[in-house]
Amino acid sequence: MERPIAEKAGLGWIGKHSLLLDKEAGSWFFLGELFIDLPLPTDSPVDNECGKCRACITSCPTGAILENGVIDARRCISYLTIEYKGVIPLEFREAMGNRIYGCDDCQLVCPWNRHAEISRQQDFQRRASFADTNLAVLLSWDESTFLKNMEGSAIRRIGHEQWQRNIIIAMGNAPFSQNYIEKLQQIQGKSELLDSHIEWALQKQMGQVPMKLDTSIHTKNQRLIRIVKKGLPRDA
Ligand code: B12
Ligand code: SF4
Ligand code: SF4
Repeated sequence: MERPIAEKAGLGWIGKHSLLLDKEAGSWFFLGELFIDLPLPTDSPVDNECGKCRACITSCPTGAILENGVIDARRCISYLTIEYKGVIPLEFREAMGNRIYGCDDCQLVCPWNRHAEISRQQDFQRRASFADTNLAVLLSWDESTFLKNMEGSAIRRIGHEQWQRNIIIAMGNAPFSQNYIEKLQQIQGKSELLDSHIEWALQKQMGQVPMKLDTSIHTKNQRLIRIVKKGLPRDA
């Protein structure tokens, strides 16, 4: 609703990625509105400046941008990581990479965002809890730490389980890490939703075990690698 209103109000045009764009500000802004009954002068809409560019369409990792600025939300990583509560379909997991909350790829590639100014709003700057961290540390936050660290942030609304689900997928997509494997195993058995993603992430991690490390890996892990390679359930 907000984009067509903003477009009619002359704030920019709706780009092929479906977001509102302005020549100076690019698309790095949110939309908000005031409902008032003052007789203000009306502005004219601006021209659509996308031209022949299709960068957002061709760069979307999951092919979620259809023609005419329509997004297939079921394919969009923003929807999958933020709004979708269930098991992430297998076909999107690799494409999600290490995005654990939302996605901005279609905006990152947009030429109109090249010169857009970075927000000076303090609340949009990186929080201390995200400085010098890694996926293993983020996964190890218990629910109260997650809620405390994300106070006042939109991330808080996805809840702890969904937060962990998204991090688990990112760990599956990460380069081989013995530390990640151990952290993933430590949280197995706590939730059905998480377990189904942990199985997948472990398979992805084990699939890239460097041969020279094989001997130093704990026996439990070696057993798991054998089981996963044979495609058997873990306790078979
Ligand atoms: C649902 C939603 C999503 C969904 C679907 C997005 C989509 N593009 O379809 C998902 C979860 C995927 C999503 C993702 C993101 N979103 Co979002 N999202 C929304 C939300 C809440 C509702 C949009 C919607 O679907 N409405 C329902 C449909 C039926 O309405 P519609 O799309 O506007 O289409 C109807 C109207 O246009 C109407 N219509 C036609 N002409 C006119 C004229 C007038 C005057 C009116 C009133 C209506 C009207 O007819 C259409 C068909 O019914 C809006 C906020 C809002 N309230 O509008 C933010 C919003 C679009 N999102 C926003 C953002 C920032 C994002 C992300 C970048 C977040 C992120 N970093 O991950 C991504 C970007 C993904 C992308 N490329 O779109 C911003 C965009 C800011 C901008 N510069 O344009 C918005 C505006 C939120 C905000 N308040 O700032 N989002
Ligand atoms: S937010 Fe990401 S997944 Fe969604 S349409 Fe843009 S590039 Fe594609
Ligand atoms: S990337 Fe290109 S096609 Fe997509 S919104 Fe930006 S200018 Fe338009």
